[in-house]
Amino acid sequence: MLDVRTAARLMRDLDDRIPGAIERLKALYAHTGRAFIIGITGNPGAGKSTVVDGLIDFYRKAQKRVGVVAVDPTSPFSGGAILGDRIRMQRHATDDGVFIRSLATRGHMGGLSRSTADVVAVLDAMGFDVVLVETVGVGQDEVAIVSQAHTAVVVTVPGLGDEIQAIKAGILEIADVLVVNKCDREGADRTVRDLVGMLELRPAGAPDVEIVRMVASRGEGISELAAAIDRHHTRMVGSADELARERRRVEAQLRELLQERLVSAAERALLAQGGLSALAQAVAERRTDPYTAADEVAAAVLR
Ligand SMILES: Nc1nc2c(ncn2[C@@H]2O[C@H](COP(=O)(O)OP(=O)(O)OP(=O)(O)O)[C@@H](O)[C@H]2O)c(=O)[nH]1
Ligand SMILES: [Mg+2]
Repeated sequence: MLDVRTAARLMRDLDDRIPGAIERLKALYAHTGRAFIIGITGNPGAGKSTVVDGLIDFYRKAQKRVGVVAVDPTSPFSGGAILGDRIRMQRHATDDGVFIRSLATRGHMGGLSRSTADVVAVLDAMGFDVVLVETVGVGQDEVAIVSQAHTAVVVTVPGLGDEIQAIKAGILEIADVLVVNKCDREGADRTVRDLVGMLELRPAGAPDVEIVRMVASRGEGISELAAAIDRHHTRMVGSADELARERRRVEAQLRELLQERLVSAAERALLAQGGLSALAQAVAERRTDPYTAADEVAAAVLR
């Protein structure tokens, strides 16, 4: 098992794209696949970090070791909550059964899901039983990350106006468990009703999605949420759905890695042919056409 110091260094090296870090990650891969990965997404400020904090507590009391990845905690909506997240989860900082890692979107353009997958793999290899991944459900990347978890939890709150509009399209579809947080506010019943209505619109045979009411800031509903997560996980284990989901997860990862490699191979091939602007110049002067030019670069990549 990977010790904390080595793991922390590996995560940093992966972040900095240090050569050799990927080699170490490759060696770890055989030791992954044991952690239970729970994705938490939802509206900015919905209380995701507060829910995560409550779940850390719950799983620690059940003697489980918990890893946390907070992706892009500096949402523009709540104005730089990295510090807030740290403080909120601070009470777990001295617990060596908990490891919290923040990943900012900045500097990870397009590679966010890869960076997240890398960190999750390291936490998995470190032997954490549960890995919680928090993302703000605003971008496609973030939604994709959570849809790759074993169980995806979507957090929403009452009083967003038109509730149905407030949940971005695509987010509801990935929910295995729905949380209506801040039930100490007005309108919780209506939100729950709206969600039930939306779930009923799904085609017959769609999987069960439980709705859990919470006041996360008071710890209310945490054990109910953990039970709903556990029921979903139990239904999934060993099922055809579980295999399909794992395949989709690996497919997405492979596609991203292939794209990365092909793009850099194409850039190298272009450079060898004098660069993109030289090629463009040749096309502009009608010395060649764009199709032939692209084919020649592609042929060089394949050689
Ligand atoms: N009234 C009420 N406030 C809550 C509840 N849960 C969380 N909050 C508060 O809502 C605010 C946002 O909570 P966070 O947990 O940071 O929300 P988040 O979804 O992680 O926020 P971002 O990561 O910035 O999108 C904080 O001030 C919390 O104290 C709740 O059940 N009721
Ligand atoms: Mg947060």
